[in-house]
Amino acid sequence: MFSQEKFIKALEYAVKAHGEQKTPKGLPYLTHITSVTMEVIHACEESKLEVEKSNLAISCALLHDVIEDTSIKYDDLYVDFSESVANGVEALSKDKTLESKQEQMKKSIEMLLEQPYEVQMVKLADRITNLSTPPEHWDNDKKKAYVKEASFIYSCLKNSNIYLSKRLEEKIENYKKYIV
Ligand SMILES: [Mn+2]
Repeated sequence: MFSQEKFIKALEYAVKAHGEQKTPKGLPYLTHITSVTMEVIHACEESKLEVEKSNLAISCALLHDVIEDTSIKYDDLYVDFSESVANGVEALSKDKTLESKQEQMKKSIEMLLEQPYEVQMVKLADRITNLSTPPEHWDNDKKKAYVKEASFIYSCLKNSNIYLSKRLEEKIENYKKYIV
């Protein structure tokens, strides 16, 4: 189980922070956040994760894009939540001062590997969620690169949770039908 109060606090915080932001499909960004969190909750329950670990995983899932996409900073999360939540969300964020997407991904994975499994799980859940139907305007090369990156994430973080790693593996396999 996990703390419903902590869930609601992080949910409201994320909703406020993301404001009018939309997903690539034009839906409120909350759709993405809650889909990622749903995957994480499912895995926490299946793996019978202890309360504290579930709380960290779920808080990081709800907040996973606030540093990357909004004006919220590491220090805000440190003050408003905890050091472990702030560290987790930071590791889940791209360092946009790095030039290439590859470097950004590499650095994020390196940081995640120093985080507990509960935080690494969020990255798997994020990619599971993002591997549903690709946006219409993506060409074949973009889709190929995206699925290749997903395989890299899978290979680096698969030990964090068996249910999420299995599910990501299936999503990667399934995504190949969108590539011609
Ligand atoms: Mn995300």
